[in-house]
Amino acid sequence: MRALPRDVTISIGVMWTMWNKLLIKTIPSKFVHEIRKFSVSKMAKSRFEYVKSFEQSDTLLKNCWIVVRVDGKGFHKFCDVHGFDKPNDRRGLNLMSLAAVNVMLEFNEIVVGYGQSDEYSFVFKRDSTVYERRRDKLVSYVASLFTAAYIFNWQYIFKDSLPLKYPPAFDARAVLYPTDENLRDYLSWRQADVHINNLYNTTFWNLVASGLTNAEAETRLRKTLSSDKNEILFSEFNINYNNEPAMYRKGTVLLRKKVTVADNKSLSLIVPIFDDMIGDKFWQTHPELLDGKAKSNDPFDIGADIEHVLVQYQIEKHNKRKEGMKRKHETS
Ligand SMILES: Nc1nc2c(ncn2[C@@H]2O[C@H](COP(=O)(O)OP(=O)(O)OP(=O)(O)O)[C@@H](O)[C@H]2O)c(=O)[nH]1
Ligand SMILES: [Mg+2]
Repeated sequence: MRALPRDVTISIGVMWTMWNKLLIKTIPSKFVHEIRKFSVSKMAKSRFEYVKSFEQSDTLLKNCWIVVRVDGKGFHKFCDVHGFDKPNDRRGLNLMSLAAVNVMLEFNEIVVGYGQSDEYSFVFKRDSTVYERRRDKLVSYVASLFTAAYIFNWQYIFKDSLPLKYPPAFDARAVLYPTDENLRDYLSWRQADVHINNLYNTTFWNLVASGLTNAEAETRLRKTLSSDKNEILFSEFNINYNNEPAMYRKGTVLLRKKVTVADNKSLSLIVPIFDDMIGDKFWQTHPELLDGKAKSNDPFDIGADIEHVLVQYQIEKHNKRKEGMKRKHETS
């Protein structure tokens, strides 16, 4: 395309500035932005514009549960480099959950979060219209927000005791589940995975701590059943596996609940729960998960977990926001 003569270009520039000034003076500001966007899109058309038509959009099927799962990239190395406790580092796992809370605070349509090891699953309700159910938008935003929140909250969890040595990354995928049973089976699958891995890892690292090499511990555990590992833990290390922390055995379930905090005030919080999701009891205790209409106004008894770092983080955030609003009110 041939370039326009210089004086024509200048005139267009002057007209554009005048048009903008006129817009600002005569039109309510909330419309100015939209009109500008429209004018710019009209003016900015170029011969290259056609490449946009190559973009493809994948819309997630309606009426299905959407599960977005993030997973740490190369976390075997990441945990080693940062000297995380083996097989479970409480602070590392809490940081994962704190990043997940940040994601759930952003997306109200997530009904359950479930995390274990270096992964977190987020269940979006069936009728969610988030980003018009566009797969790319949803998956990339959840992954980038989770990663950013993981890094942003690193110091909140580790204080100054452990510097972050390099940036972690998380991949993400979205999977659709058409029935409640499929969704329950998905969560049961992830929870069964924790059980299998954690029982193995707990036994493995106790054997290593007792003097076996990694290879010897691996050989010792080859072809053993769950009952054999329980027996090794009990008879050789005096460990009753069922008394290991529930967070390690069950993973962390995040649910939205009304919780009574100090001064009998009730707050809507995202609370960590370390229960079994495989049996029916969990789904009977929290009927609102599968049936959005079954919401209860009764406060949830969070017990000692009121002190949990995730809960305290949200209470602190709430109090800071309230203080900020109070100050603003006083100065206005
Ligand atoms: N020490 C320690 N390691 C952990 C902890 N949580 C997760 N990990 C490590 O993270 C790994 C997660 O498994 P994967 O996701 O299969 O392994 P990965 O190295 O992240 O590999 P990709 O996901 O394929 O990139 C585990 O095998 C552990 O090595 C923890 O609390 N403590
Ligand atoms: Mg991983």
